[in-house]
Amino acid sequence: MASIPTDRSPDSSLALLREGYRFIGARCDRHGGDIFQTRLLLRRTICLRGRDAATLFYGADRFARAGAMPLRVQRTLTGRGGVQGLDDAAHRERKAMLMSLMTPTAIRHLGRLFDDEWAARLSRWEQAGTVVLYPELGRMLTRAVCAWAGVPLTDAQVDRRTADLHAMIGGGASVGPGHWRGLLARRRGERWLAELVDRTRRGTLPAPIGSALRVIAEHRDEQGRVLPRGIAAVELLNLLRPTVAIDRFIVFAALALHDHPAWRQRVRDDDTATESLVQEVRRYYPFFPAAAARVRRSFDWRGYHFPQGRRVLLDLYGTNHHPALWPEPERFRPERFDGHRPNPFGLIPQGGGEHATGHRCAGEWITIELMKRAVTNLTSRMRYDVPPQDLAVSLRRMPALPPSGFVITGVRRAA
Ligand code: HEM
Ligand code: MYR
Repeated sequence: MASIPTDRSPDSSLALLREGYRFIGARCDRHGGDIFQTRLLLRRTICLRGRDAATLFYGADRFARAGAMPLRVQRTLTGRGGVQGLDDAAHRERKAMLMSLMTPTAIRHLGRLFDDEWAARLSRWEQAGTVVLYPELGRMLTRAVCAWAGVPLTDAQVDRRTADLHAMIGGGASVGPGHWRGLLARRRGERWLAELVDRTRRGTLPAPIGSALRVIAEHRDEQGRVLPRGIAAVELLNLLRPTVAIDRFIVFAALALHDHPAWRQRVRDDDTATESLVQEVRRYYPFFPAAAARVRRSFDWRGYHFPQGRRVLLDLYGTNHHPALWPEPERFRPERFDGHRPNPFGLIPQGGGEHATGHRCAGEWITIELMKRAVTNLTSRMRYDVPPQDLAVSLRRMPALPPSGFVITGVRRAA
């Protein structure tokens, strides 16, 4: 049995925060493979990257999720008691409820609501001299997803709720104030939605049949029990929060169109080119760094021993940039997706494997749909200028974003 190459520092947590998205990849490169072992957040952790590693990670019940995510991430980003930390029958049952909301009709409905937001804001942007895209998109997505989910939201609440959803997204990997904002935001968000679940159950809030609020509030498990109100709130947040997080991918798409202007023309009225562009944005730009799990029962793989209980991190960013999978991985080339269906274990910005049975992101189709609509809006429905600004995406900041938030000026409606 070979021993897994080991990083000897007593604990690498600070290095992870310092190095960000390249933390796992840089050490794999140093050890000349796709695996190494270290201590992270005080626990021994095996880090993996690449398609074979993703196939292992998402296949054949080798891993469990209960308690796998670092507590600081659970307390801010994911919440506790939600689908991300469930295993086996409990996971399948909860995931099926969430996936029942992801029908093509429901996704189109959310897409139209987002397009409506876009049309409404465009008139305002034409009046404003300068527009910062990131905060605008956050508010637009909050409004669209709340309307879609049956969650009432007044105009006066939009800023607060958007700020809280952003704070949960930003709080998992930050220390100090950024983390505390995330903790507070999650407490406030869960309280807000638990109250709406109560009112839906009492019949005093008429959430539309089929809406996420109604489905989650009324859902019964195989024993016929409704979800505890706090867990129902966590699952609602699992739809609202990541939909708002799509603002980052849209900013990256705007950045890609700015850096590769030939694609502005290519995507106009060409659905295939739009799809390729969106896939390359999801592959190329840094977002969710790594997925976490624990070894269920000891096993051996490729001559390495994985002991029971050991935490394992799968490098999502590093797999999307693996040179064995992607020719010239550091070049932005959407045409690599033309006519190719992405491999379910190769392109894994939102996890790998299957949606229904595994932990692959429940919102991947929503993400792709909203990104495509955003690209169409940016290229076919409006013109704008991009003034000088700081657009350098640091791989050290998790989650990443260009510091300027993407400023545009001179917005006008496309003729
Ligand atoms: C899970 C990324 C958008 C809902 C995940 C996972 C990742 C991810 C990496 C975990 C995979 C794993 O544990 O193996 C992203 C990114 C998004 C995004 C980068 C871009 C904004 C969405 C959207 C929704 C959503 C729009 C819902 C509307 C979920 C849920 C899970 C999940 C419910 C848990 C799935 C499970 O544990 O079975 N996502 N996601 N995500 N995502 Fe997303
Ligand atoms: C979501 O809201 O669920 C999707 C987008 C969140 C991205 C946040 C990325 C930073 C979190 C650090 C996770 C560390 C995993 C070991």
